[in-house]
Formats: sequence, structure tokens, C-alpha cells
Amino acid sequence: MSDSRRMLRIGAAQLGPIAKDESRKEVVERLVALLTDAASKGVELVVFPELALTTFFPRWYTEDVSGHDEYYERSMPGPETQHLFDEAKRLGIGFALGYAELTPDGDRYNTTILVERDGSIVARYRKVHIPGHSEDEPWRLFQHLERRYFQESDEGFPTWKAFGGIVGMATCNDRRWPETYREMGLQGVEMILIGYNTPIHYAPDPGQNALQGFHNHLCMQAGAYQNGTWVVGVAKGGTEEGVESLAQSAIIAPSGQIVALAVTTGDELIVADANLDWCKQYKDTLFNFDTYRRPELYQRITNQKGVIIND
Ligand code: ING
Repeated sequence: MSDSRRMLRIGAAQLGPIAKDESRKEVVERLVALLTDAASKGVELVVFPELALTTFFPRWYTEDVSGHDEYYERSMPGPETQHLFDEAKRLGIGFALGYAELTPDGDRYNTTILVERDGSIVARYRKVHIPGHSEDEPWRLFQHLERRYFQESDEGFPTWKAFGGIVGMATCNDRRWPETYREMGLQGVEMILIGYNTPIHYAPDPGQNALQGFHNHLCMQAGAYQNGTWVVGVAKGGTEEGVESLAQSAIIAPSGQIVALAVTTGDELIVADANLDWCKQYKDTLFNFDTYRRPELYQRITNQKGVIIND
């Protein structure tokens, strides 16, 4: 086994709730506080959650799809986020940031960008698996209208060389799907950055409520292990506008083990020293794709969408 060590100090910057009336400026100050704390601890890359700049607005229905446009970013950096970029560059720390993106063409995506230590945006990921529903369902305690306010990305799961390794991103619901991790695993990914907003109450099947914490770690730990990659899962947790969301942010090693775990439901930084060469111990052995995979037998995964039951 290789005894080389490519070390990266990673921080997961969990956020507590963001109130509806909290200004972008106030939120950016919270992000900068976490970033400054991270920099003082020698962190090189800090990961913020999904939709980290505002309250989780898809829980409210508006008849007009543009009814929530105030929550979207039209440029990145923009007027309120420039301060975060400036501070990160000054501190020499990189970050991943989730936000609602409104493009000049009027497209809406649930987006995450990766910013290098020199302040340059090196990667952009748009959420692929958009959960919830698109029409008003007032019977729910609260709604999950992501399918109204975000388009499905057609860009898939790219990876990028950054921070001395191979980096990929995914967003919230993406983390529950094995294809997310394997698409990046097949590109040799060494760290997958995942932000999430997961309400504890799941309206279609409240029996799952008590299992939210288990399912969160189950899918990310499996994805890490089965692809020999680090996974950084970062929550916006706590009770936001009356909706309780899962915290339990975690940094997961290629072994599938959790090496750092948030203990609060608020703004909290957790840190781990990630040896990127640890990935090889899984990628070159048990999960040596080149030797052991049988893609010719996996055709249904890309040729078929739903279940087809044989006669
Ligand atoms: N959230 C949820 C998740 O997968 C979801 C999905 C949909 C929860 C509907 C509750 C109701 O954790 C996000 N942000 O993808």
C-alpha cells in the first residue's frame, strides 16, 4: 500500500436556520464568521450547505414561478456575496457555496460553486435530482416545491482537478441515489461535496421521519466506501420558519467511516484532515473498477428509467 499522503484540511460549515426576513448581508456575515474560524484552524477548503444564502423558499407556493425571484442570485459573486469572496481570498481559503441561480436566460437552478484559494470560481454544479412537487399541495404541513422553482440540470456529475485532488459535487436529494457517486467514482473522484436541507417531517410517508438521520448517513457512507472517496455532507439544520431540519453534518472517509460529526443544530464548523491517498486503498483493491466491474450487465441503469416487471 502506498504510504504517500496528500493531505487536505477540510471544514464542513453547518448552518442553523435562516429566517425569511434575514438579509443576505446578515447571512454573509455568518458565513464569513465560519470561514474566519476555519482559516484560523488551518482549513484549506470549507463547504457550506445547499441554498446557503436564504431561507428554504421552496416551502412556500407562489402562483407565478417568478414569485420567489428575490431569493435567487443573478451573478456570482454578486453585490452581497462579494464580501465573502474578498475575505476568502484574503485568508487564502477555498469554499463551496450552494445558492439559487437565475441565469440571464431566465433558467433557475439549485447550484453550488467551488472557489479556489485565489478567489477564482473553478467549478459549478447544478442539482440533477430535483425532489418534491411542482403544484400547490396545501394539505401538506409545509410544501417542498423544488420542482416548481428549479429545473433539472442536464450537465450531470462532472469532476474537477482542484485542491490537489479530484473534486465533485452533489446536492441534497442527489446523495440518496447511488448513480450520483458512481458517475463521479468512474472519474476517479477523491472528494464529493454535498450540501443539504432535509426536513425531518416527510409528508408522503411520515413513518420515515424517525429515520432521517439514519438515511442521511447511510447513503453518504455507502457512497464514500463503494467509490473509495471522501464525502463532505453539510446541513442547514435546526428549526427554520417552523420547519425542523436535519443537522448531523459529517465528514466521511473512503472507508465509509464518519471522522467528524456536528453535535449541534446551529452554525458549527467541523474539521478533518483528509488524506486523499487513502482513496487508493479502496480504488486499487476491493473496488478496482477496471478489474471487477461488469458494465455489460448494468445496461438497465442507463437504458431504463422506471421499474419494468417481467412476466
Ligand atoms: N431535500 C430533501 C432530501 O432529499 C425532500 C428531499 C423532498 C424532503 C420532499 C422532504 C420532502 O433530503 C432536498 N433539499 O433535496
